[in-house]
Amino acid sequence: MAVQSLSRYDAYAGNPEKKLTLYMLVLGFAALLVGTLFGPLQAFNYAGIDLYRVLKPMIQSYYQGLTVHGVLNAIVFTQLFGQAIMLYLPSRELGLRPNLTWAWISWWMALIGLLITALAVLSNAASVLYTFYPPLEAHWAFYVGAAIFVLSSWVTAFLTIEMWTRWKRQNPGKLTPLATYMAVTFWLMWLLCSLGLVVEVAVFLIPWSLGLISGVDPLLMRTLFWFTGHPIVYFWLLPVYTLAYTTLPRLAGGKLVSDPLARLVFLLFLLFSTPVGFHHQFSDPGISPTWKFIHMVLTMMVAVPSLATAFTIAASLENAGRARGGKGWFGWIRALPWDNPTVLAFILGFLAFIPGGAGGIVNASFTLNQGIHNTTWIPGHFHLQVATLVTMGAMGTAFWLIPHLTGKPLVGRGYAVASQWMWFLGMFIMTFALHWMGWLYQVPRRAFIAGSPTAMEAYKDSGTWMTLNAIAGIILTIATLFFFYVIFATLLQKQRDPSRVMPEVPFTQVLSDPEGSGLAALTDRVWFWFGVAVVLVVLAYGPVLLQMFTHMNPVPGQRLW
Ligand code: HEM
Ligand SMILES: [Cu+2]
Repeated sequence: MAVQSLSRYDAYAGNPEKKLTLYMLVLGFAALLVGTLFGPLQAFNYAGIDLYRVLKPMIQSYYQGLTVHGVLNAIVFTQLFGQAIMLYLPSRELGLRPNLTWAWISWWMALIGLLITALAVLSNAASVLYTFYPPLEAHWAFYVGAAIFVLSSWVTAFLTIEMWTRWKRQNPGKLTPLATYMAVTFWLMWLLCSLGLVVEVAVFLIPWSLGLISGVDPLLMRTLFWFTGHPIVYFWLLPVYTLAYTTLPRLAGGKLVSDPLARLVFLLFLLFSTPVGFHHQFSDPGISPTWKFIHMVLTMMVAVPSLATAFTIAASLENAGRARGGKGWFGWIRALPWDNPTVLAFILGFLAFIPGGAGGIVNASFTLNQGIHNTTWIPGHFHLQVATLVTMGAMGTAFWLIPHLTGKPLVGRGYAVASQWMWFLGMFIMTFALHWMGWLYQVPRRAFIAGSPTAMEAYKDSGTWMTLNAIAGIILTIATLFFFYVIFATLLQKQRDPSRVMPEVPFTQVLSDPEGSGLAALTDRVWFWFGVAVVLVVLAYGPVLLQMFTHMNPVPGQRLW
């Protein structure tokens, strides 16, 4: 087909939801770009190199930069990617259109919330990190902007659920299609678990920062925060899992091995993501060890669906490798399409998830946590999860999704492949170093050690690991530049060539399909399972929260920067 000029070719004709999805995605990647630029500076800090002097007066401190990094990468980018994927996939799969007025309202809410928050952070009025623990007190605009931003995701949640119920009415007795099942359980999980954060911000932090109440209780605030703070990592992860289950096998040249098992995985996340937050509070006072123990056990439960995912995805990739002619124990690995940047990104991301998951089990183990809590081990751990698997899954998906949405073919495929290898390598080196610095030398996280001679003296034994951080910082800078070159060159080109882009979402076929599966039918009773999830949360949090709410000890705010 001939290349058509911009004016004559309307990429969104008949598919206005494509434009919305693109806007969500591009806003998310813009956040990732700005947030990620601070990453190498932080890696250099943990190599004893201070580059913050050159950033003044734009950026006042390491901690202001770290707030930008955490908020933009972990909150803004991840949420927008979820909003893009978990509305678009079900919409395509069901052949239905979400309510576009509300969908655009949600985009505007995200943008406005983001701008308000950004203003507070960039003017150094909110250097409180992305966890904003009281009594550290930010400007009210930080909390108000964050609230508007998060509420935008609720709109997307309701839109997806509305689309699904519409489909159910038109298709009585039919099983929910797989990607839609994943999206619906995902959004229900999020509506339930985000309540902690919403209560913390709306009921306490906003009135407090406006001076309407004089203090807040730090323990209660932390407990409400972590009510959302653990499951939020599944909120980041599950869009990538959804893509790994429903598109990756096809892109790799094979089939998903089991549809019913994939449903079970998402059901387990709905049930067990939320009642586990005390594993972030093992070192907190005022929570009994019994409750901490219960949350530890439940945390181990929520590792099960990720283990099941590892096996299912690996088996599906093996299926693909064999379908492509790979033989023997390892031949199937070589036969995979390593030159496809999307498949590459997912494979490398999942590889990083293996040590990432192992570290997570250590973190979750009550007393072992004492050995690594608040050290650089923790950023070491979660950069394998969110900064590697989730981010690489998103980057890899962008390589086909942006062309699919715009009709503009991918530019710089070689750079795309290189960016993924380098991102993986850089993250692997950095997280390795951060783990050992934290574990062996107790180097604290969230610390501007390069700016403190005392700290540099205290941690000088970890010099080898520091060098690795510097090397990783350089590799990751190049990876970032390569990736964003591909994205911008693709978006900004004039050419639209529908013959060179994927016309449809590459939904996979399955080996073991859900028709007639008792398990699939059982998991499809979504509202019943949602009720069970609510009950579990009430049981695991109710008694402790009741006690905290009835024994509040509000303290005044502090601004220490
Ligand atoms: C070029 C890539 C990146 C590099 C070199 C990098 C490096 C770092 C380092 C060294 C820290 C520890 C800072 C400290 O504790 O003082 C950190 C913190 C963090 N990073 Fe990254 N990062 C990168 C990308 C990402 C991405 C893509 C995400 C999420 C999607 C992310 C999320 C976070 C979060 C949530 C924190 C914790 C912030 C806090 O403790 O308040 N990073 N990063
Ligand atoms: Cu957690």
